[in-house]
Amino acid sequence: MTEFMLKYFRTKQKEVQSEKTYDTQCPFCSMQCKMQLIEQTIVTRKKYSAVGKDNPTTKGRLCMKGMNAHQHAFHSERITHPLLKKNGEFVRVSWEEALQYIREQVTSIQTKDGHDALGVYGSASITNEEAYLLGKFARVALQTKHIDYNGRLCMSAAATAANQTFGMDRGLTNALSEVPHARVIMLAGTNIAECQPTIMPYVEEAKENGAYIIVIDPRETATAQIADLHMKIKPGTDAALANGMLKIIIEERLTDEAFIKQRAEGFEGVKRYVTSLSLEDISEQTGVPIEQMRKAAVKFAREETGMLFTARGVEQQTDGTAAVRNLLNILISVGKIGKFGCGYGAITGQGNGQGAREHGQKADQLPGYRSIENQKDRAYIANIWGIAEENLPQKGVSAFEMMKKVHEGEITGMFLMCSNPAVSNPNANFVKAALKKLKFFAAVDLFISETARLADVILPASSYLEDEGTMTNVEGRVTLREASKPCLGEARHDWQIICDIAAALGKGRFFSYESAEDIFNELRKASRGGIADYSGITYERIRKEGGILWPCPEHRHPGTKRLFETEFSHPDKKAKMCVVPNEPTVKKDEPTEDYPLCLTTGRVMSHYLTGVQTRRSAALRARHFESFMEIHPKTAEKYKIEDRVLVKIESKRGSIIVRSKWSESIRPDTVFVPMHWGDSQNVNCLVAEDLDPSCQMPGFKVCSVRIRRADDKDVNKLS
Ligand SMILES: Nc1nc2c(c(=O)[nH]1)N[C@H]1C(S)=C(S)[C@@H](COP(=O)(O)OP(=O)(O)OC[C@H]3O[C@@H](n4cnc5c(=O)[nH]c(N)nc54)[C@H](O)[C@@H]3O)O[C@H]1N2
Ligand SMILES: Nc1nc2c(c(=O)[nH]1)N[C@H]1C(S)=C(S)[C@@H](COP(=O)(O)OP(=O)(O)OC[C@H]3O[C@@H](n4cnc5c(=O)[nH]c(N)nc54)[C@H](O)[C@@H]3O)O[C@H]1N2
Ligand code: SF4
Ligand SMILES: [Mo]
Repeated sequence: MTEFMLKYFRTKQKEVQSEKTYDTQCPFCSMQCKMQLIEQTIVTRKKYSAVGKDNPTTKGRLCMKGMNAHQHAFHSERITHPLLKKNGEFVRVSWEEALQYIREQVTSIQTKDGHDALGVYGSASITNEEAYLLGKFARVALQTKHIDYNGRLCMSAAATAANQTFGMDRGLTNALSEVPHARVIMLAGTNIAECQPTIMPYVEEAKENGAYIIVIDPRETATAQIADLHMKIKPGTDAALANGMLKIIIEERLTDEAFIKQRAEGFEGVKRYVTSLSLEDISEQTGVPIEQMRKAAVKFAREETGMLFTARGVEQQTDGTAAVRNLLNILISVGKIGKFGCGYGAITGQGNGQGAREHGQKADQLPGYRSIENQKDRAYIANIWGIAEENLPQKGVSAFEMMKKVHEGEITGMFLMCSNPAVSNPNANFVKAALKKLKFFAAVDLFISETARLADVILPASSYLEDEGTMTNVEGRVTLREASKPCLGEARHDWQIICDIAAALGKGRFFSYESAEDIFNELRKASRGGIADYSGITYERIRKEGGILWPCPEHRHPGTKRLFETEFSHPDKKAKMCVVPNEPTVKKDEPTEDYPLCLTTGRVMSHYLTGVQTRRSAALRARHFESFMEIHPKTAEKYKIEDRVLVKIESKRGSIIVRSKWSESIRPDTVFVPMHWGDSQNVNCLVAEDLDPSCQMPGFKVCSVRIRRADDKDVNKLS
């Protein structure tokens, strides 16, 4: 170090009058990286930075979003007191006034339109305690059947596929520590390099150990760059590609006959079907050369160990469940599950994408992954909640279907917690119109999001730095995030807000908790004996052990690292294989003469979901301050679209204007737009509302569009 630098650092050190550190956890993706927030006070100014902290899942790693997460948490636009819309303008009100308004509205809707006229829309970015409580709030405080959450748009296809094939859904069947030991890894529709960056070192380590990496993606992503084989698939055709690979595996006699015989059901039907298919047809449909299919299939079957990972590229389709099931057919046919270095992972999306789908926020579900349609499950939970079983509502409808019910007049009031459906739901214009139609709409958020703008009342919540609770990460490991800071202004924790509303509605006796830990202890009881059994997990144990993998049915149980070693979770203990047709049953929004290009949507590293948080982080915003359309130069030339110009993209439902970005990494028949912006850049103004019939997942990854250079008139309309 030079003399000059030493002097500089000494002066800097003197400027720092005090330094405090807070142990926390990133609020964004499912990796839930543990980190330390460093607060330095320099004269009167506070300066923050974040560094990774060691833990079993992320081992001290952190990506740019985690490093900069505090920037939105400390942003001046955080809402710090309740806001009520009066004459079209939000005005500051007290909690008493906000809660009284809510009580009046709820009572009026319940009297005029019935209990089921109120909908609750939850989130997988809240803690397990809050997800559990929101489910209880809908059923006990509001007595409505209508509750669902944003995870429906995220993990529902993978979850349904795993339930159908294995009889149980935990994102990863094996702990991540096994990944470096897999000899072949297939990454289908998952861009981990940008979306779960701190998982990448596991795959990189596997590669260093000699593993063969297969990537299936229409784009050459940062993830595809580490692949030994990249199948640049036409969007929406993964089910057919899996059929092609199955055909090759079966015809080349690479199946694990003993495993299939002992552990699976349905293989003969699959065999009959796939052998009847033509590889030439599949190659034509998927755009993947037969030789690539063969290479992938043979490699995956022959290597001793292998793991399959899927994410939203495969799953966010109107046949997402079927496509995942067909990839699982491959895994089972070669016996690569339930063993060391062999397994499946649906790479979870949101911070609590796993836990929030286990404890009762889903329309058909009760805590512990219990079913609301099962008599025994209903009776068990009713007893924990202290209500009569017959007073527990039946199942409701999925997230987007609730929006349809608003248009149909069946739902007239809504509570929204921690989501931005006006940007994240398909056919966003239809969704915005629904939200505007509501007689009563309450949103709980950190900011006035595109959706909160449409609310009658906004309640201020606490951020990851203020709120304590458990989050279940990508591995199925239950982790504890402790609070670092007090609530901002009059903001309250999501769980407190739920309890306060329940109390205002006269249901306070069912919702009296002193802390998040109190709620967790009730959740443990509610999950006991269920599939997602948390009963052996306590805050104290998590603090000591750094996280516990469920199921964990008793205090001495160490948690479960690997699933399905000797049996699957169906009553007959067998995995269920099934025939998946090349052509989906619900037609995709495929290119037509009028809308000749295929639009697919997704993410970039620096932004998170609808961008409400990351667009408010100076460092992250600087990386991408506006949306863009990735387009192959050949296609761009055909449409006379230069690089970095504004383009109008139109579908049958709407239009948006974003900047072009030439890239040779995308298929020429496909364009890509990220999902992180609202209003005139909201890609969901284009996406169709058709849903996968098995899980009600929208087809976010295939949308037919036409494009042209935006003209002055288009641009003028923006301002
Ligand atoms: N930086 C960042 N990280 C995130 C998030 C974020 O918003 N930003 N969100 C989090 C959440 S909630 C989620 S769900 C995950 C999502 O994580 P991913 O699913 O990995 O992310 P996506 O970009 O939506 O889609 C993954 C890939 O699928 C490809 N794809 C598109 N269509 C198809 C297809 O038909 N078949 C195949 N095989 N691939 C296709 C896309 O080109 C894309 O590279 O990320 C989490 N992490
Ligand atoms: N076209 C297209 N659309 C997609 C996808 C896609 O790939 N393509 N992906 C889908 C997927 S995978 C997902 S997960 C969804 C996500 O969609 P959304 O749930 O709508 O996304 P977020 O941006 O996470 O919205 C979270 C909101 O909650 C607020 N918030 C953050 N933390 C807290 C908190 O602790 N408490 C409260 N009360 N509020 C908080 C934020 O400010 C923000 O307004 O989008 C889906 N939509
Ligand atoms: S966004 Fe995901 S990978 Fe990045 S720091 Fe946060 S939890 Fe870790
Ligand atoms: Mo997601």
